[in-house]
Amino acid sequence: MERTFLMIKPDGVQRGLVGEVIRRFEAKGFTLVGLKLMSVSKELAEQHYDVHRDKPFFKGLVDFITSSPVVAMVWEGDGVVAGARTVIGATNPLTADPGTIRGDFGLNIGRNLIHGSDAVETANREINLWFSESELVNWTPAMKPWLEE
Ligand code: YYY
Ligand code: MG
Repeated sequence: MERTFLMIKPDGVQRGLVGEVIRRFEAKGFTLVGLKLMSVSKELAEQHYDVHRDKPFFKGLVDFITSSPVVAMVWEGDGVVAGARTVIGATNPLTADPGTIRGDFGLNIGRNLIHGSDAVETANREINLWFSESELVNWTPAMKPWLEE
């Protein structure tokens, strides 16, 4: 079963949007299989955003992610990697579609509320980086037959 890594960034936690964000993925029909509130070390933030190491926004991004707690999550479902990116919306909240998390709640590209893995391979890498196997729960929601044909 496909899984993705999602992280509510410090702005989402500080603004009291944790419940709202989780509600949207639950309502969509994805399955929560891992969840933790945590402070992020500089090392973890740098590894997570390694692909952006040479970008001008890298240092600010690492400073931001380590500035206040985040909510790290793993969600499961058919097509969840791309599906979660659709729920999240475009990187820049100013141009993200209304109805998406970033489109509904954000203003600024550097405060765009939530991270979502961009591909299945990236998701597997990020899940392994943020979670140990024992922190992930295998379970089947009772509503599952009502979500799939
Ligand atoms: O995957 P996504 O989060 O939508 O965007 P990325 O292009 O991977 O960039 C990661 C992260 O970096 C983005 O969520 C905000 C920040 N960022 C920025 O602060 N300024 C930019 N010009 C581009 C990205
Ligand atoms: Mg990205």
